Amino acid sequence: MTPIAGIVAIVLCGCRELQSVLAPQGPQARQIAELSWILFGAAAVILLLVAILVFLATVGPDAARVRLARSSSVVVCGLAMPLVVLGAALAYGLWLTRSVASTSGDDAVRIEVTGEQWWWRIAYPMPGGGDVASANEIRIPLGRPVDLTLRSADVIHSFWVPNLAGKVDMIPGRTTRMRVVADRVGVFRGQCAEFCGGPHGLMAFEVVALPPDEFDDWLLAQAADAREPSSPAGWRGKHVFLAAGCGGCHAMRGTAAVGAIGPDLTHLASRRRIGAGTLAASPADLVRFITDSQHAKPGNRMPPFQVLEGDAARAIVTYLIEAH
Ligand code: HEC
Ligand SMILES: [Cu+2]
Repeated sequence: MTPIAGIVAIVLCGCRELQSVLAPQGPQARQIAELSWILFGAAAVILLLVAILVFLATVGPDAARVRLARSSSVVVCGLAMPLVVLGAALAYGLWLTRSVASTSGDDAVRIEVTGEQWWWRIAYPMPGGGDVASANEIRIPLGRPVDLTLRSADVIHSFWVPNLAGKVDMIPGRTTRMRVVADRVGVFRGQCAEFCGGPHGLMAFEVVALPPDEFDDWLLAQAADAREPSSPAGWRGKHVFLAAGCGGCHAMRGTAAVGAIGPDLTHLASRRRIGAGTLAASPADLVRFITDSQHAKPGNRMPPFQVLEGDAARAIVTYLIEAH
């Protein structure tokens, strides 16, 4: 019973549209889904033909068996057919997906994504120069082409948002590119698709597609520095944040915290999840990540701050929320 329940659960998870190649939400993903269905259909037809031939060759009438035993049948069915079918499938696949890597200049939005062990550094180059830093969540405007520049800071990672496009590897020392377009507003989950050590399985992210004007407002808000706290707890949190050394690894723009080892936390409170998709961005989960990061996401590069357990961690979280 348990194995069956497990299989049913896996199959049902595959049907959820949050992260599925079978629920394409943009032209690039649609091409890939189309190709998969065509290959699946062709493979089904070929399997049926093979099954019929095997049936004829083993228990069929004598005449059919004699014909199938000729060497010309072997050359046609075993050599010519596969060459033609596989050649055609390859040519069609290359033609169909030719636009995935194309990044010809137009009004495309540029976003830079860097794979880090085990999270995603995001930068939005601004028209006036400079970048807006974020992490683990990519917001894109609906319907506009988005050119993603993919890099790695350490080992090979692979960038994959099944609803929007195929996988593209992030290779140390190289820059790879990918173009996506979302034609539906929504949240699409992505995942590192190349084993990169440690908590690779907890290296996810989300792509949030917004109406273009909402995207512009959001980006403008992200470009702002951290706000000063608005409550006594927030002020205490800011003080603890700076005193505990969080700023050695994290930036809170506009403050003395300018670390770049971990995610930029300036607008953390605007994000949906923390720890690269591991926990919700709720106050309780934030406290948990700060004080007990090695249980929340075993092996990740943030040291646990058990000393802050209780009021101090809650005050930091209040600060992070008020700073947005
Ligand atoms: C030695 C460097 C280092 C220090 C010091 C550090 N962090 Fe981190 N922090 C990280 C790294 C690396 C990550 C990314 C972890 C991951 O998801 O794999 C992280 C992640 C986080 C996140 C989740 C961010 C996100 O977008 O997912 C929060 C919140 C956070 N740190 C808060 C703090 C606070 C508060 C302090 C001080 C008490 C602190 N950190 C000190 C390295 C550090
Ligand atoms: Cu990985």
